[in-house]
Amino acid sequence: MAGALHRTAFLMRGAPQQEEEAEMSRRLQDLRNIGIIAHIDAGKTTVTERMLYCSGTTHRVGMVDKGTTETDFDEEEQQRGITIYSACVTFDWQNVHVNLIDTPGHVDFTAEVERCLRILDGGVVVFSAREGVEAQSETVWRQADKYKVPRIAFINKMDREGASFNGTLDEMRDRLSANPVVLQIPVGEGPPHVDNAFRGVIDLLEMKMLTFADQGEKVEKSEIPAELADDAELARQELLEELSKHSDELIELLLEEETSIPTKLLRDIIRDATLQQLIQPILCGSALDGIGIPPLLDAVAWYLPSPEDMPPVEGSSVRKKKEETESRKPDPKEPFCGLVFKVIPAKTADLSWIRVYSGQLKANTRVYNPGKDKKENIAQLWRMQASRREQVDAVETGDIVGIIGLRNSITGDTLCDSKDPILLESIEFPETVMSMAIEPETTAERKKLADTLDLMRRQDPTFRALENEDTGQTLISGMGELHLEVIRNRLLRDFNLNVKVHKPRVSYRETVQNAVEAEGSCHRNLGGQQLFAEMKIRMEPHQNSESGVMVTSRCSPEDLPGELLGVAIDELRARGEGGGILGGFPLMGLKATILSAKNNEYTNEIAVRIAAGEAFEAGLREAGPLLMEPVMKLDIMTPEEHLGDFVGDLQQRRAIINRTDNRGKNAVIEAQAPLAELFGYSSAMRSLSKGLAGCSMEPLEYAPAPPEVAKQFGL
Ligand SMILES: Nc1nc2c(ncn2[C@@H]2O[C@H](COP(=O)(O)OP(=O)(O)OP(=O)(O)O)[C@@H](O)[C@H]2O)c(=O)[nH]1
Ligand SMILES: [Mg+2]
Repeated sequence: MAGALHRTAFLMRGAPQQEEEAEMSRRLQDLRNIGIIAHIDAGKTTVTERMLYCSGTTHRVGMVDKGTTETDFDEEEQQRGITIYSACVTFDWQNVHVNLIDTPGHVDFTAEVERCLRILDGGVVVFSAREGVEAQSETVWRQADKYKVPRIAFINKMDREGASFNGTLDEMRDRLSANPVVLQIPVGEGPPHVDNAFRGVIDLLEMKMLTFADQGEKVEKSEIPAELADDAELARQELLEELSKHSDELIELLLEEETSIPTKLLRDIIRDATLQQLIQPILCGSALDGIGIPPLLDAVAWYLPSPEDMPPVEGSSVRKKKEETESRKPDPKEPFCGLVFKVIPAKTADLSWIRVYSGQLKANTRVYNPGKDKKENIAQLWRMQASRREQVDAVETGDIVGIIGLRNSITGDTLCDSKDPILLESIEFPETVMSMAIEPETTAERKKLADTLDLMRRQDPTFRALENEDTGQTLISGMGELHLEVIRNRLLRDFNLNVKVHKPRVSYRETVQNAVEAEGSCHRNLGGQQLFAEMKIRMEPHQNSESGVMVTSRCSPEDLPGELLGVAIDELRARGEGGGILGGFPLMGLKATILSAKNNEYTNEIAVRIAAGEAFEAGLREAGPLLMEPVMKLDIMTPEEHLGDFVGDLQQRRAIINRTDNRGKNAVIEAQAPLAELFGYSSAMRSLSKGLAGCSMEPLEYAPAPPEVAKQFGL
């Protein structure tokens, strides 16, 4: 922090250019933007808390179970003992400055992981040594693959009964197709009362045993105990063998017997291979007992990328005749660009989090949002430390910073220098699957509710609210039961709204089956004013437009001049965001193309809207409307003797069983089933297994609902 302020002062003094450039480059090389990702309860927040403590940033160790950690500062998180919102903390470790985001593991909050991985450079994946690779470990691993995030893994909870270091590694290879490279082996496994309890780690690079004192802050190095010498030697040989695949220099050294291998060389090879995502270095420990954290911090500094190691960001050109790819190097001298990845809304002024990819950003300046074609004010810049913040004058390439002053930008929007615009790829969020109706108890409450929903929409891209004017109800959709419960609590408790909240139910969708051409027209006399417009559109299914409707135009400017074409597109989009014609459910997977239009001197905005709306409705009707239901992916772990009961029960729930397997004394079932059949599944599962089974559920896809489901809606 002090370093950052000092740097600003240094730059303002007008230091000689070379010195300034060297300083900038050093600063970039010494920066790490990383995220902690894992299945729920693996220990992400506990690891983060220990990192803050070991780096001297905090002076006491907070506990998840007491609601006293830095990053789980929200009341709901503290009460539930889980993370709901991603939180950013910063600290220094050796000469490296780390921006770290602790993410939630619960599947309902997967959007938080998605947005963080989109803007982070590296990841620490935490596994529980007892549970191994769990359903969400797989999901976050795939998300990290998608964004090409180099990562290291920390096998946590080595102190738990049933912890298995090698078992977790095998599962990483099998289920994640990972290439784990072991840098440490555990000394013992399991809790203090077992014979060979977990008590430290052996560092295979320095060939030393490490134990930890002073709540994990102090590392004590000692010789490897004789009984572990063979295991350690074998593990080191395996490590060298793997690393030699990535370095000819190492192969040569290994061939010259007698030569000792410099640790620095090994670290360089590990770093290169990690950055290329060929390997994932593996460390282990127990975050709760403060074992293994300083070496994990070393690994973050040594093996994860700095912003300078990242390839230039790519985006599309703006305001050019032909769309071209533009790129920006991670360099403070490049034109500024950044991506808004999170918004913390407030009634007074939202705080928007942004990752700066290139250039510099100063307070009290204006930048450009190319997606919205709007100028934005950078009124204030803030560096974040969990719930606290510190104001700064300027930030640079690589920084993650909060902005106050944006009016039009939302999550996924690009901000850039208006002289050199670039539009970066936005962030994709999953479809919501569950909804609940709410209605204000009084009309006075209606406006307050609308404002609150608007605020919550800005915060959470997986939150949807659709008002139904006929019923006076608003349908709120979210990612699952827990997500809706959190939303409900926010409305009633945090915002103190007087609204009636109905039970959650499945969030159906509507789409169309066929491609059709449809027409709409407006030949009217409205209050003495003559109106005219005609429009022909094509309506068709479209795989890539998950939510709403994708709207394009092939209409010539003579048919519909620019401004009126904009109105038509806007009307079709608005219709797409409204409900379908079967049950008023949100539309998905649709594309509408304006093919042609007619206009004359009586054509105006109202006439165009009426014609476009009519064409849209006709298109929906004629293209074969289809009801879609959400299907969930299930990962169930149950004692083997209950496998048959579970399979039988699943079959009654219209499930497809994709795989059954054994894990120790447990059976694992991977299946998919419609969400409509899964309400109350947790209690059914408890009674089938006497409370011994566990299950994780996540949205898989929307699929056509069978006739018996459609019938419930009179279809
Ligand atoms: N025995 C043991 N318990 C641990 C360890 N690390 C975390 N825990 C406990 O495991 C539980 C979950 O820890 P968290 O740190 O909240 O896990 P998380 O991954 O942040 O969970 P979510 O954010 O909800 O996904 C808490 O009760 C912790 O005290 C560990 O190394 N050993
Ligand atoms: Mg957490």
